[in-house]
Amino acid sequence: MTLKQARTICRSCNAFCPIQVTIDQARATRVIGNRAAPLYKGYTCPKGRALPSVHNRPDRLKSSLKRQEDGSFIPISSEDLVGELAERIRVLIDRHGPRSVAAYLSGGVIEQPAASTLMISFLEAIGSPMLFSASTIDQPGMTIGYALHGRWHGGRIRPQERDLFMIVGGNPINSKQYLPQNPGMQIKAMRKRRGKLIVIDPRRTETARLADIHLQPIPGEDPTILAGLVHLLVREDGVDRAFVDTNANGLAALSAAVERFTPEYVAARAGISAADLHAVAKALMQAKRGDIGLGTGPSMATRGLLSSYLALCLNTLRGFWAGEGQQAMHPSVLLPEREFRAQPIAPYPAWGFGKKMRVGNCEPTPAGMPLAALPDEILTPGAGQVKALFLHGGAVQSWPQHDKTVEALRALDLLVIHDLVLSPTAKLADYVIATKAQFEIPAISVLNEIISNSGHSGYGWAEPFAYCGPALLEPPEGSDLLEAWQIYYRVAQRLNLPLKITNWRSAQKVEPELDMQHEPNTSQIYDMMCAGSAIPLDEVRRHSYGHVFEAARKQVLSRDPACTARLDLANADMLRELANVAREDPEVRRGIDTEFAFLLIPGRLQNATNTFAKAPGILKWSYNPAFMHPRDMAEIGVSPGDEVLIRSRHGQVRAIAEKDEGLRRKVVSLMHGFGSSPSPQADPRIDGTNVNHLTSWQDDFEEHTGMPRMGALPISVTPAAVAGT
Ligand SMILES: Nc1nc2c(c(=O)[nH]1)N[C@H]1C(S)=C(S)[C@@H](COP(=O)(O)OP(=O)(O)OC[C@H]3O[C@@H](n4cnc5c(=O)[nH]c(N)nc54)[C@H](O)[C@@H]3O)O[C@H]1N2
Ligand SMILES: Nc1nc2c(c(=O)[nH]1)N[C@H]1C(S)=C(S)[C@@H](COP(=O)(O)OP(=O)(O)OC[C@H]3O[C@@H](n4cnc5c(=O)[nH]c(N)nc54)[C@H](O)[C@@H]3O)O[C@H]1N2
Ligand code: SF4
Ligand SMILES: [Mo]
Repeated sequence: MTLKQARTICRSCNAFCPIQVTIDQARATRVIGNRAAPLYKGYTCPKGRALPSVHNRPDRLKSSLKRQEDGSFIPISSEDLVGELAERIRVLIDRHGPRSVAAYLSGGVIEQPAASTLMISFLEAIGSPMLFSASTIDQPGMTIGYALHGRWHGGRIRPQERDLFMIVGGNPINSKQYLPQNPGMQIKAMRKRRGKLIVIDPRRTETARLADIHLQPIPGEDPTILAGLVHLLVREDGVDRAFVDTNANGLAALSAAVERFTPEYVAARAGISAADLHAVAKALMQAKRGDIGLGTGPSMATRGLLSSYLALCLNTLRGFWAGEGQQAMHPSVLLPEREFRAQPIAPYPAWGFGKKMRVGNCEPTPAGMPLAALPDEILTPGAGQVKALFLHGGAVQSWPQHDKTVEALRALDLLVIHDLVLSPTAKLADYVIATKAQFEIPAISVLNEIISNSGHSGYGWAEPFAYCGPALLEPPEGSDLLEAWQIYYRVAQRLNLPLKITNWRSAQKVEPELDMQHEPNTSQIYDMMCAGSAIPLDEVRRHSYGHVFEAARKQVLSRDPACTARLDLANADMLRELANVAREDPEVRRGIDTEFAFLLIPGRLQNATNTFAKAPGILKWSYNPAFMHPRDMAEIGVSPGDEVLIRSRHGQVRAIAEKDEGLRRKVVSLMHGFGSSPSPQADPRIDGTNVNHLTSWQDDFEEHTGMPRMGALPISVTPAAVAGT
């Protein structure tokens, strides 16, 4: 027997759980949580434990593919792939300019952290600004909210010190966002300290079941509820005056703007009880060290920026920011040391600083380039038209308005996709780059530091934890696979372009240049990504379980006497939008009528990550069910497991209904990232349902980012016609 035990971190979501992998004759056979590793207490989810079956998937690509004239694919060697791509990029740039080459960066880089760095540098080197990501169809309010409100230099209060955590439209037990290290354990520890958990979610989620208070509102009413909480804090003397006087402007204007949002008004509008809203406000007022996090729920339901902004205002009104002498959340370990001070960072431009897109009205924001513009940038002829796209993501399943996505991807001269299998999106590509799977790639935790540095407070570590370790497996025998970064390096090499290391949106200013003669290995790239790190990378590599590096622990320092920055509680654009909320007829806005009587909401399953290649057999149902309240099912005459037709004003899909007693009535919860489209005949029982047939870029979009309505979406649900009747 050649059984070997190896240690690494799981990279199937951003939680990065430490795991122990059993390797039998060069194949991974078993994964369990590494109980001896710090912070996680051995936690893993079923996706982590199923990693061997993802690596061993029979349909894994063993070599890259090239599309033929007739639409079929033939294998292509890495060598030829690089040569052909370099030539085609050269021709496109010569003919159409650098802007014709675009890239989309998403979940794939969790497994391949060097990819984002080199992709960004590649675009910079050819002179193209066309770098897109999922940020503007995710939670753009996270970064834009900080621009509008200002940021707290000292950061958030660490979970282990909180006496309250309020999560609005997020489900960390499944998603890990906000509590990435064993979320259940973190919640229980907080409650043991008598800390309170408040959940606002139309569904009684796995997280809501652990909460002290759960508000179960009508989807899309988060701005109303958050404004109602501000109203109560102001009215009932719940504002931390000392904190606000020293650190913020605009309290009077904000107070006036929320006048309309009385508990009675909010309760009637959001479909909750005024007493429950009072209870939440009271808990906020009693807490000294709380935090409020916004998940994807409010963001997808339109007005995500306003919800994010109001959540930041609530944190400031309560002084829920790390104070002098407290330990800092998200200290750097693999990035250069940074300091934390108990003082504001003034607001900065949220828009108006970049060039508007060629088509439509969107523009760059702190959330990056607006994805909303990309399909039209591809489809609209003229100078600057996008002709080539490097895609790290499952666009066909994850981008709004599926039809338009397919139309745009088909219209490209060159679509290059990185993938493990021939996914629905890969089927549209000219070249599919067969990539190594995670155990075949060295692991490093730096990505989460980059993400938290950029203003996303949902990932990373409140302790100075880091991990870096070698690849555990060789790629399958006879395969010819690449790591995602290698394609950018090798194509750049052929085009004589210099590349450097740029850690996306992190504050890092050290940008080492790559040797373009001799290809580095992945570990050497990691060394460069961690240039100037607080703890030397080799020191981190010595700890095969991951480690908490005490030397990197940071305390929040005192305010700089020269600091004059103030947080803004009364951003003019946000207060204008709040006035619109107060003025409108919520029924009209919601778009419910006798035909479209349900609201569709997003919600992640524990055992699937976005469009990631799924482990065979991992899902309880092999598809993503459309969850409904059992009484709603009875009313329309369907039973669990029945096929239903879901229609929105933009499209229709078939789905399989499933009951969930924890859902609010008239709400349907359906996860994205499924469906085998482009084929409309796709069987929802086999491949699941692609929810983005129901969304449209034109539907109630945010004017700067272009993010459309992806939640609180009016739909009709009817039993699917039975064949032959
Ligand atoms: N209707 C609706 N749409 C949504 C959402 C929603 O809630 N509702 N959520 C949105 C959100 S928040 C996000 S972040 C996006 C996510 O959706 P995407 O932006 O598409 O990103 P991922 O699904 O994370 O990307 C995973 C894909 O990357 C590719 N890939 C490239 N390299 C690798 C690799 O090394 N390993 C693996 N495993 N895959 C690789 C594979 O095709 C894989 O399927 O979807 C968005 N779309
Ligand atoms: N298992 C798993 N983990 C993941 C992912 C995954 O696909 N699977 N994806 C990763 C990604 S890309 C992201 S962005 C994060 C997202 O992390 P989360 O935001 O925590 O994602 P969800 O678990 O979908 O939680 C969203 C919640 O919002 C609720 N909701 C829906 N509409 C509304 C509304 O109008 N108002 C309110 N208040 N709530 C609403 C839903 O019922 C759901 O419980 O998760 C990450 N982690
Ligand atoms: S939560 Fe699951 S998928 Fe995410 S890192 Fe941990 S084991 Fe992997
Ligand atoms: Mo996301």
